[in-house]
Amino acid sequence: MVGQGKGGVLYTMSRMEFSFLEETLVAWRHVRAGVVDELKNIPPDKLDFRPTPEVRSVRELVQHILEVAMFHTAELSRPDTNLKRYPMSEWGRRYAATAYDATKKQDLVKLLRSQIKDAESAFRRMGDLALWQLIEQFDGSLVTKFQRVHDGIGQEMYHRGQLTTYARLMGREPALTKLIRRGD
Ligand code: NI
Repeated sequence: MVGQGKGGVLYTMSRMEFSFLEETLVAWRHVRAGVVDELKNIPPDKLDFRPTPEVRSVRELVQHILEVAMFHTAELSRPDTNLKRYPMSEWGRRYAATAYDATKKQDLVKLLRSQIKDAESAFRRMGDLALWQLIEQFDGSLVTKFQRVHDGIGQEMYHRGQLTTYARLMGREPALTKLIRRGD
């Protein structure tokens, strides 16, 4: 146990003992909460918005965030992780059918919230230690599962940034900017 005494900073992370897994889940929750806020900031009739024809629409961006999160959760939370189990073109069908079925804003928001909970349960069931296991990436290099979870958080933040740009292109102020401006 790392934390000392009740009310210590570390205990504010969760009711559970401090661990690198809990710290990682806190980081993921924060990024995910921001994705939800940015999606909520976009009007429901703008889900088909895309800045240029080549790029993902708002809906497709969110579905992609969910797809990668679902893929990582499913593969990294099992002992026989295999990132190449299915070709990437099949991920939607194999890992993220619910994400692609969710086309309405309210359903996407719900799924963003429930998916992170599913991920937290799956990784907690597995435990901190198991996430230090090495796995093979697409290029054959080895990384820990933890590193891969953090890469997933990074890619989610990247796409969250795109949502803020989309909002600006619609003439809207991004949710996080509003929050900072209000000084919350
Ligand atoms: Ni991506």
